[in-house]
Amino acid sequence: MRRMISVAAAQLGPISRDDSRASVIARLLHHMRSAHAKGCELVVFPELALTTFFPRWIIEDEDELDSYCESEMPSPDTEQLFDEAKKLGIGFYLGYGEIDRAEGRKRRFNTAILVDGNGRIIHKYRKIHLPGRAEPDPNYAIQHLEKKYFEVGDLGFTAVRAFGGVLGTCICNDRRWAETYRVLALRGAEMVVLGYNTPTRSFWEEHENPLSDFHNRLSMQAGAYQNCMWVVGVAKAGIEDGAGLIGGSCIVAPTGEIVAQCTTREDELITADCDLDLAAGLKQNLLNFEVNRQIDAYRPITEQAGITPPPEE
Ligand code: ING
Repeated sequence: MRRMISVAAAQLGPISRDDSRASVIARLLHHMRSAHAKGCELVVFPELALTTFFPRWIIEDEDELDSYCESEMPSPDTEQLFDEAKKLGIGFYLGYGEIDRAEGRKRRFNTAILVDGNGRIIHKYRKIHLPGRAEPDPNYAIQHLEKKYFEVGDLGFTAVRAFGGVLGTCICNDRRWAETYRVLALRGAEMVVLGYNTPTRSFWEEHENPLSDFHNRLSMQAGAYQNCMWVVGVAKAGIEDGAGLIGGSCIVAPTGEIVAQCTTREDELITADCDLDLAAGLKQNLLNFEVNRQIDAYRPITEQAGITPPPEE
């Protein structure tokens, strides 16, 4: 009996700074209902799916910055998502800005949760690889201030048994780092689901990067193949208040092949029936971790962050 997960990638088009949470929740609910109608048991939404990609803006006012985040989950706005998930029996991945007040201090994280078909939070992840800068550069109209607004995630990369398999999660920039997929694979993940907001042109680039879409696919296809896992990557896409975000949401098989991909930069739903044992042969032979990995050779990966080249002659 093949272990299948029917999954939907629910890409969102642009969300403007002044779009209400209610208008966004309505779009997410529409996606959730469409995914259910197509027989999916899991729908994956983007990173920071409730708001515009606010780390592109300089926001000095604490209350304004908090207005882009959620102090509780479910929150009054997102309660509807949990209720609909329970009513339809469909799970979801949701990325959002989190305000955490544990231990009497206030911290913000770029967070994602997995919710099961009973509307229960079964997994939480806080983004570890925070791109961009900790301080704005006045020379640029568009910033990338995730290091200023969020703390590095403190929950690690963990996997959870759900939807008949083992799932891992990550967020956006995490998908560009091989370590993300490898740690999740070593923890048993057979599918990694993630959301992203990727600028078409970043603050350090003069022009739009023509390789953005290629690098997006390459990162996820390589991660999928090298770790024998499904990867579902879901964009918030389009032009948000003049700033472009790539689309390219896709579902990647453990073979590295893209089995479904969005073709617009709008709200768009793609689905796939994912066989979790598709790569069993690869996993037991060519890419058998237990038999083939030589961990004594990998020490630099965890012992140093930067590069140590050989000494000059
Ligand atoms: N976004 C980007 C990503 O890794 C980035 C970071 C910015 C990439 C600019 C390229 C250009 O896809 C997030 N949110 O991590």
